[in-house]
Formats: sequence, C-alpha cells, structure tokens
Amino acid sequence: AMTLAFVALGANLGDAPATVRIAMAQIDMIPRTRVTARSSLYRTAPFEASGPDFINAVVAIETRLAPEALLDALQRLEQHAGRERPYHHAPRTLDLDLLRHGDAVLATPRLTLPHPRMNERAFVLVPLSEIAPELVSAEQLTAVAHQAIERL
Ligand code: PH2
Ligand code: MG
Ligand code: MG
Repeated sequence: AMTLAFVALGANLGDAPATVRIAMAQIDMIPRTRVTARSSLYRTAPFEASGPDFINAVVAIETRLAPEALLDALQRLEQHAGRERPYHHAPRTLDLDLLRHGDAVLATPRLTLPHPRMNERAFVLVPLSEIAPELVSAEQLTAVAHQAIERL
C-alpha cells in the first residue's frame, strides 16, 4: 500500500539551495516513491550546531517502501552529495531526515519514528506546516517562534 511520509532536507556547506533542490528531484526518483508536495526553501540559524546558516525544506512523499528501505535510499542520496560525518552535527552538504512514515511508531538503533526532535525545531515545523498544516499546531509553532528562520 501507499504510505504518506515526510522528509526534512538540510544543507549548510557548498551551494546549499542548489543541493536541496536537486535532492528534492532525486527523492522523486527513488523507486516506488514520488514527491507530492514541496515546501519553500528557508534560511535558518544553526540549531545546537556550528557553522554557516542552513537551507532547510520539507517534502511530502507517497511511497511503497518500508521505513528502513526508504532510509537506505535517503542515505545513499546523502552519500552521493558528498556527505561526510567527521563529528556529531558537523556542517553537512546534505542531511535527509525521515520525519514520519504514515502512522509508524518505531525505535530501532537506526531509526526512530516519528522523528524524536522535530517538535523542538522551527526549521522542521515551519516548512512542514506549509505543506501539511494539519500536522503542526499553533502551540507547536509558538514554542519555536524565537528561532531564526527566513523563507526564501
Ligand atoms: N540540523 C541539525 C542540527 N542543527 N540547524 C538548522 N538550522 N538546520 C538543520 O538542518 C540542522 C540544525 C542536525 O541534523
Ligand atoms: Mg538532521
Ligand atoms: Mg540526519
């Protein structure tokens, strides 16, 4: 069956806007998966991280892939973009985080769904609310309203 899922995109090295736009097109090319909505791109201050500002966005997808198979495909795209992981939260050419996969609730060493920290982050909630307003409450947006974020 088709599952509605959401993927957060982030980049803060290189030509980050171009990387994020290309990644949206590449997600649409993952087998058994298509992008059904794309948020705007946002410039955001690093949150609990160092380095340059981020470009962030969120896409909605319909997929027939199971969560772990989808994660495999997303991590291949990160590697294709030249992602290196020298330390936790290091600046990155491309970060693709699975936010939700239908109603799946799971916690494995590789993957926790829904994403455990998404509700603390304006750079996730603001673009998510743009394409799926029913998933983000006004209270959640208010709680992150102090975090710097600018729609491009
Ligand atoms: N990603 C992080 C940590 N901090 N801050 C912003 N603004 N955008 C991100 O995508 C981001 C972050 C870990 O993945
Ligand atoms: Mg991340
Ligand atoms: Mg990640």
